[in-house]
Amino acid sequence: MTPIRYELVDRIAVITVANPPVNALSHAVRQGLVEAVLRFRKDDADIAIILGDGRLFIGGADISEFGKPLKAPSLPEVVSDIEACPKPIIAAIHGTALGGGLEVALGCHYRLAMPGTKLGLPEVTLGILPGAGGTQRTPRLVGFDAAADMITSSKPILAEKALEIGLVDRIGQGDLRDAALAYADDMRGAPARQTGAMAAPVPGTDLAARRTALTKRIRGEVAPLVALDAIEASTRLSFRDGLAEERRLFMHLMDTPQRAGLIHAFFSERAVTKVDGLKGVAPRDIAHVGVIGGGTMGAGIATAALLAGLRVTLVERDNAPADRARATIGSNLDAAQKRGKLKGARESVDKALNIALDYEALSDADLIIEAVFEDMEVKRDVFQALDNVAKAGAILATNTSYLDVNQIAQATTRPQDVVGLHFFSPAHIMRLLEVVVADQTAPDVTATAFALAKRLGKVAVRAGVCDGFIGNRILSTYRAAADHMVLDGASPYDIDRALRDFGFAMGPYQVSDLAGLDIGFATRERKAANAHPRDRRPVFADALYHAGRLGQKAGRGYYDYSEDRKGREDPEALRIIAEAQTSQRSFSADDMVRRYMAAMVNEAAKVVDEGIAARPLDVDVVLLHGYGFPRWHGGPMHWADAQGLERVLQDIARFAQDDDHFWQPAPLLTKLVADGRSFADLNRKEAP
Ligand code: 3H9
Repeated sequence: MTPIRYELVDRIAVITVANPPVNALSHAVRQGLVEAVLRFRKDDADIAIILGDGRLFIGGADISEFGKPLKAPSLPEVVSDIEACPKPIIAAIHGTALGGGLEVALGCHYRLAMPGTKLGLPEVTLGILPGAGGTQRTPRLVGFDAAADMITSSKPILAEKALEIGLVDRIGQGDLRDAALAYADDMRGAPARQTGAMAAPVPGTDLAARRTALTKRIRGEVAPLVALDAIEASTRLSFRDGLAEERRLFMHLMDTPQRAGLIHAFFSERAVTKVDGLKGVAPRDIAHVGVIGGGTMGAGIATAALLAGLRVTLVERDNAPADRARATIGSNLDAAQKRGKLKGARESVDKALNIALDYEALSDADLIIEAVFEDMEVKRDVFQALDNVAKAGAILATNTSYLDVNQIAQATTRPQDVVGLHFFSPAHIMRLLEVVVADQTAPDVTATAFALAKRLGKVAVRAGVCDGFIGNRILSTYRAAADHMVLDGASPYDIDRALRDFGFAMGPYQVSDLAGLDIGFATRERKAANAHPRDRRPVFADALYHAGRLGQKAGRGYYDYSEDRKGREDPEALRIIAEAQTSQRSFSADDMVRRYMAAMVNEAAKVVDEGIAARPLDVDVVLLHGYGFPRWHGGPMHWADAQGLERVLQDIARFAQDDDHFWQPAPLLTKLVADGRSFADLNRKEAP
């Protein structure tokens, strides 16, 4: 079955791309489009329209074909064929036109977009650039600056804005097909206007400043800068030579490890939603969400639910904290409104929030999320109380970040309805949600958690029960590897620098300052009772804590924040740290990164082996969305595969010469190396 339909309606050729789910430009679609254009050239139609079947125009090139041998016709050839057609072709765009999808439209002679359609060139998020003429045609249509904004930011624009800047020619009304046919009727006899024949754009207003700002923003990512080079080529080369230059740069990016990492991230984000045993399980209906606790986390969760159009009841203990919760949610919503994230009228969102002082107010909630103090007894009391008021079938969720969800569930008479929903702070902004599935959690409760995450615009990952689940458990191990280096003589500033150079937005000691050194101290105290005698406590962090250096909120921690929130390196902090150091070894930046990463990968392998994470890719998504892991490395497991697992295992063996208690190789890692396999091989296990 060809994914391209061709029909004639009153001498208008209607070419429909029907390749669900997103009409990606697979080989069959490309082939079909070339054939359709050839047919249109030969038959007696005056004009043609290209439109997409289903909910969108075209989602782009077929990403699953990347990295495989290219099958002709290539997409640039298809777009050039469309553009070269002597009779006019109109793109009738609805829903979304992204990447190669928009490039097909740019090859058409006229463009009609339906209201609210999103048009974008997001290729740089995949480590490539628009490679089917997008870097040459877009600036010819909309000018250098607007094209550079679209391509280097990867952000789509709405049809209305696209009309304003000249990317589309008309906004359609009513039904897509009717609007497209009416436009085609109007345009009969119009010339086949070629974007490629338009005058070359003049260079942007301040290219050097743009390049500097971009370099700063992307921190080590290569595609946006190369894309800027390609757009810049459009200002000095002929259209033909510009296309050749675009192709050269595109092929270069296709071969980079960053492209492989970013595409791994793209598919992993979608694969995490495919959870074993959930196929065909219907989620429960969620319209009314209860939140217990109005601190930063509870208020953030309430905000996220309100932004998704849900009704929210938040319960606090007293008037004063209730007022504070209302104020926090109010300012969260103000900020969301400024960022354009508020759907619908603010008044109705405000009305959807009810703040109460009594659990009774939750009696008709469909899902109740507890975000109270991290203490097992407190949580169990909350769940007992909820068990008494919640309606039958309501889901009872805990936002704990490390406590045993099975024990919490046992405080109720309905453990099948209990699940962990571990949000990350700020909960209305961070995209990760760990769905912690306890022993008795019912499949439809897990399915509901995933459906809710989608509605909240979050990436949900299934996690099993253990201290810290997937993310915090792995974090505590790689953090310990950093702390061991400091104990052995490394400067926390050098470690932060090495990890920023690797691509993290912040180093671990900057993160400590942001979170507060009291948080780390409390965690160490909590874990002290179960600590192994050979565990190494970061006594320098305790010393800073005792010196009142609690981080940003105290004006000083590892860094000094007396001048600004960026913080300065502080000799006084180094003096306190030096007193607690046990040796004065030096570490290279490469060694720092290798130790940090080896600890991360090794613990992650244990987490996968124990079934806490279903697959290595689930770990990758958790680290990418909850812990600032640089996306272009694809996640720690993808990074480890790219290094070669043997090399990671050799690193661990080398580090173990100094500390064979901390550096115990994960059995899964050892086994994969012995079998000559990779983490990616484990990802291929399809969910049934
Ligand atoms: C490009 O165009 C390069 C050219 O410039 C040059 C070439 C020479 N290909 O996201 P969803 C799958 S680069 C293959 O859940 P939504 C996806 O994996 C491309 N598959 O849907 C999932 O599969 P499964 C530039 C794709 O409604 C299913 O479709 N374009 C592609 O939430 C549903 O996806 C982009 O970067 C693809 N292009 O969102 C756009 N896209 O069900 C990438 C999706 O098996 N795509 N799939 O898990 C998107 O941003 C979103 O998918 C879209 C729909 C907004 C379109």
